[in-house]
Amino acid sequence: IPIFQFKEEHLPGSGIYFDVIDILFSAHSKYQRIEVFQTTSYGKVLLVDGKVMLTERDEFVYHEMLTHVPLNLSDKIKEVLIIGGGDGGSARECLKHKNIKHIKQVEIDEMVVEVSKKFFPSLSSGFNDPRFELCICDGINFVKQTSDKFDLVLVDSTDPIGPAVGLFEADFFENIKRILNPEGILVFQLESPWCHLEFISEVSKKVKNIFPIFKNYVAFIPTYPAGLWSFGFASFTIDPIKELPSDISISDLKYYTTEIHKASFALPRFFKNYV
Ligand code: AG3
Repeated sequence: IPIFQFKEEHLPGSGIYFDVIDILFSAHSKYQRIEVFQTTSYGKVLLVDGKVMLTERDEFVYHEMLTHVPLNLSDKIKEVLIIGGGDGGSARECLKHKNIKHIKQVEIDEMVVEVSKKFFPSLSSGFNDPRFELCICDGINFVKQTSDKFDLVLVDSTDPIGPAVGLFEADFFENIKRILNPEGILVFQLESPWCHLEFISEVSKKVKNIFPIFKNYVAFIPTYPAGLWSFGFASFTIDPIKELPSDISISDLKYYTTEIHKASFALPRFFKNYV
């Protein structure tokens, strides 16, 4: 029997709801409010500041599309940097690629990592992999200060509020450009074209000024605002819709195919005309 309905507003006066049968965790970290609810239809849901970060039932769409789109474009990706993504879902997907030697994850909020280890073992499994390294620190400072170089940088952030605002700013993208190898790729989550079109357009313009190649791509994620979600892809040389291997050798995928990869760069007219 549900104890209450959790609602997240997506546009003024409309949104999504979940019947909650148990509150598994609820606390304030140094940065944000973290909650885990057991729901009737989407399994466990992780909330940050009252916004759905992931659900057990549909997290595979987001995590596969953030990671396998860039990873399937090159077998030379060995060093990966993940900024945010404290739940571990992105790292789990990266670890499926055998050519990856090392993943450095920079997450500002230790509580997200602890909560994922406790409540989302299917996401946090990669934390024990010898190729995985975690740093609890601020991603914005990290990219400013590090002299390490990466083949792929993934920004797996929350919405642009609180500590995540700087993850959508030009300075941050400039620093990522500096720490990427010449064949490097940057992919970041970029909100909902249905709900945040203006914001997406602003950020896309910034990144286009910094990287020679920039493309937006989309995926259907039922529990994110309006269900239509976008990602930003930036690189120096790599074209994201170049000829791909006819299919990916990794077997445990539920969303990504090379056809989906190509199709995800086809944008609806209302979006395409704006970015
Ligand atoms: N990061 C993007 C979630 C944004 C959802 N926004 C919202 N519900 N208003 C997800 C992190 C998963 N690793």
